[in-house]
Amino acid sequence: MPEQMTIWTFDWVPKGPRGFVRDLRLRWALEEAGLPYSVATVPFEDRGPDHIARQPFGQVPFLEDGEVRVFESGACLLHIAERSEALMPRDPKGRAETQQWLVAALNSVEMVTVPWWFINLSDPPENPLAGWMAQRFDRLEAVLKEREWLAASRFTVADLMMADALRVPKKLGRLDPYEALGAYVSRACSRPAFRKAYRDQLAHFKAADAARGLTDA
Ligand SMILES: N[C@@H](CCC(=O)N[C@@H](CS)C(=O)NCC(=O)O)C(=O)O
Repeated sequence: MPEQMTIWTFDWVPKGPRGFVRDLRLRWALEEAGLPYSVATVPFEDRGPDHIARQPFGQVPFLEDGEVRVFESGACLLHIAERSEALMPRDPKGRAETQQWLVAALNSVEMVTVPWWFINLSDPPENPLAGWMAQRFDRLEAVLKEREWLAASRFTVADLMMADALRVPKKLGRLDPYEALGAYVSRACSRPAFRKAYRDQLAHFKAADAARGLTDA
């Protein structure tokens, strides 16, 4: 029986990023896979050498699976998917398609959406990345008009990553012109595994508020 995996995240974060901290991707994957896991924390405010040794950029998440330690949410998802056919088809074609779309989510979509979002935080009159991001969404819309999921004709870890990468633009209304894309993200996020992962992350940070004596007032 393989050991239970541990997801590492921050002990606390401010309210803004809650529900979007990337440990959610790992929680979601492990819920989809039906694998037990625990959650451990590193301090948000004081990122010491132990944290840096596990995640050289001082970020979260990272994953521990016995002797194996992995950082980068994409690498963590691929590691988890090795354990579950629910996330990653076993046949070479389905596997290649899934890996390709997972990397596309990170390297062709999130690499535009995150800088777009950072610029957007300062509320510029025009976001110079808006056109580039729209090109990506146009192409994804064309793909998702034709199919329910990205790879292997079924939900895979690639959809988990793509849908999560699109949640911020969706929340900010940027998917409103894209019917198929918006419906795709809603479809992925209505899965029980996503809902549980999301609830659990919010509960984790709420408990951290309580432990610090912080209230909603
Ligand atoms: N490429 C990394 C990005 C990780 C990332 O941005 N983590 C955020 C939380 S979602 C973080 O740790 N932010 C704090 C910081 O960057 O200092 C991954 O996918 O794991």
